[in-house]
Amino acid sequence: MKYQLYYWPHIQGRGEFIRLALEEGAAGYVDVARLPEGEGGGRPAVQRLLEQAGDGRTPFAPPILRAGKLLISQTANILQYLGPRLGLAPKAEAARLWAHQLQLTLADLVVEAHDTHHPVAKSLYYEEQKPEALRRAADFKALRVPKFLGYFERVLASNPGGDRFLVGKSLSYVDLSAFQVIAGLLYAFPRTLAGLQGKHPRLMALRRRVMERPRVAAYLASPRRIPFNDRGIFRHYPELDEA
Ligand SMILES: N[C@@H](CCC(=O)N[C@@H](CS)C(=O)NCC(=O)O)C(=O)O
Repeated sequence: MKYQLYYWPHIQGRGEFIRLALEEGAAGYVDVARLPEGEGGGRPAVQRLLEQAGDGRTPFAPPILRAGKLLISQTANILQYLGPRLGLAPKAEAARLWAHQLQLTLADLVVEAHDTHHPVAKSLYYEEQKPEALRRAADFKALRVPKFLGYFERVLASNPGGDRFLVGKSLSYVDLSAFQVIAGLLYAFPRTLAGLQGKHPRLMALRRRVMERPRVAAYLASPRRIPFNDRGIFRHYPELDEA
């Protein structure tokens, strides 16, 4: 199976959760929008998919995965599909639901991280909503980041399979996504995270373990990994990270 990923070509964004799973799972895939426009890539490739009704199941937003005849969107939904096929999900139904539940909780955190720089409207520039962003970021740093990170630290500590993974005894797509979220927070809020790292030793160790896995490490060092930037979900605006 050769998968086709459709996601905006210049950011990690939510596409990165899918890329990480495909890379760690050694899946064959094409990151379609990163091909030149002349070869059917670029943003138009994504836009075409969002405009065409296709089989009547047109997705609302990327990331979108084409897998044979299937067209799947919603990040957690795509990962729920890919996980078992790439050896990145537990077998039992209860454990799969738990993995999905954790993934959706990470998705909630991703939305809140995005909303620190766009608390009023996606359609406005950051500069047009800066006072609101400062207020939102202050709350995010003081209350929400500690609450989310504390939760995932507890999940690791209480995992019956051990504290090396969030679910069961082996790596799942949830661990890859947790790595990505922590990497994003470290990029966007380095000062805040510096003050919190010591309280979350298991989570920080998980991040290191994931980034040292051979396939993940090779991916992170490759040009396929788009650097964090000021167009993505995790953005570093120093004023939002100040105390
Ligand atoms: N809940 C969706 C959110 C998808 C989403 O917001 N995609 C962004 C890019 S990361 C987008 O292009 N949204 C367009 C829009 O909301 O109008 C998911 O997890 O995949």
